[in-house]
Amino acid sequence: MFQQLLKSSGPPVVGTFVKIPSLEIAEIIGEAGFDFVVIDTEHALLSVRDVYSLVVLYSRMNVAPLVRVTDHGYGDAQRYLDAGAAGILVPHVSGAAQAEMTMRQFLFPPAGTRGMGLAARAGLWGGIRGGSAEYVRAGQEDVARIAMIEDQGAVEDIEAILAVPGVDAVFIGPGDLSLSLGVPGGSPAVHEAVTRSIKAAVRAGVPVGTVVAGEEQIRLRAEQGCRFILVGNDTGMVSAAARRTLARAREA
Ligand code: 3PY
Ligand code: MG
Repeated sequence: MFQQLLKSSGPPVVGTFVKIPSLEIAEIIGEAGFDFVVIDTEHALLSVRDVYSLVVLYSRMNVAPLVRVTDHGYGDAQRYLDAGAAGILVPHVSGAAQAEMTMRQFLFPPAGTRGMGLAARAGLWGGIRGGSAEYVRAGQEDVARIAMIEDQGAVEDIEAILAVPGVDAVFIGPGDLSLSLGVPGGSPAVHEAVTRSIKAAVRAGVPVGTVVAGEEQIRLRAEQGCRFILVGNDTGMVSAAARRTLARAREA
């Protein structure tokens, strides 16, 4: 689902972070028309069951559900893939060796070590047309394994990370990059590091995305070659709407 979106031509696809475990908010975000979402377990208190409900709902609304996992481990990520997530974002992939070790877990043998879960949702509860061959094909080809580049060392090593099998796309995280570069919140150095990473990915033919604030940045990152762009998150949208509504009431 997301892999197909990355291969489509035209402007970058647009998504947002999902942090609230609410079916109502999920339906509002889906109805708004986002192309994809990143269900965020790294920076939100979502349970495995919350993620499962959100994956089902978003995929039924044709909004590709990616899940950002908490670490480089197999356990929960495997469960999200078996729940039918369109892809996973792995935070803080700091170098090529780590990228290889991490992504191998999410590829089926012989390329990697992912386990067979045909009886799970990704295998349509054992009833997937085409059987285990189709379950494996979809897990290899349709799922996007996305490495997050958000440390200075990763930017320096990006060409090697981009060459790792199983790194289907990269996502550049300006927030953590700003911390890693010692300038919390951003600076020309952060902007430069993001630009360098995007250009390296475009040269390598690996789809790249990032998160932006404001329309100017969307245009710039799209022109530089980003295929997927994240804007905001559900908590921020609710919070901004609440503050705006109250401010207007107080002004009236
Ligand atoms: C970052 O900017 O560090 C991210 O993880 C994306 O929000
Ligand atoms: Mg980050």
